[in-house]
Amino acid sequence: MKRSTSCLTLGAALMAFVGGIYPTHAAADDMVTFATGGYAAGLRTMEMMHVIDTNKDGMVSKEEWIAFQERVFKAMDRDNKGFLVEKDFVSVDPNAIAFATAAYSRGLRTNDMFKKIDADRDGKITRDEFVNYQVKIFEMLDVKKKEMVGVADFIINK
Ligand SMILES: [Ca+2]
Ligand SMILES: [Ca+2]
Repeated sequence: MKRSTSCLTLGAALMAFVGGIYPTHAAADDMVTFATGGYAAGLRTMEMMHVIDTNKDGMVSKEEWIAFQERVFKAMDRDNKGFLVEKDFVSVDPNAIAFATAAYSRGLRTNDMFKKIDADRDGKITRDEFVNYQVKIFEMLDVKKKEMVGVADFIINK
């Protein structure tokens, strides 16, 4: 009796341990839920990594990530209102963010993504809401928590 109890405990501890050392799959699934499958797929490509990696060191730093997202927001906020409404967000001219890939642009400019990014649900995405949301995406990519994402974590492995 005593023996089987300790076996169970060991089994549970082992499962917790295994769960703890393989966070990558959980993080990838989290991003699909936190964002959308379309956004994750549009983002996690070599082409997009090259766009965001402005100093071309093969890594996306948090600074590069935020600079890219600010560039996207600025490009979408064409009349400099400081916020985006849903209609503008989904129907913005794709040429405005032609520095990103068409797949990224398509993945981002959806009603689903608008609702996810509009954290306070007031029907407007402010620059802060946009950047804060994207910082959370970066944190999901940054599985090693080094404020730096390499190819292995940025690109989706299929
Ligand atoms: Ca870089
Ligand atoms: Ca809002």
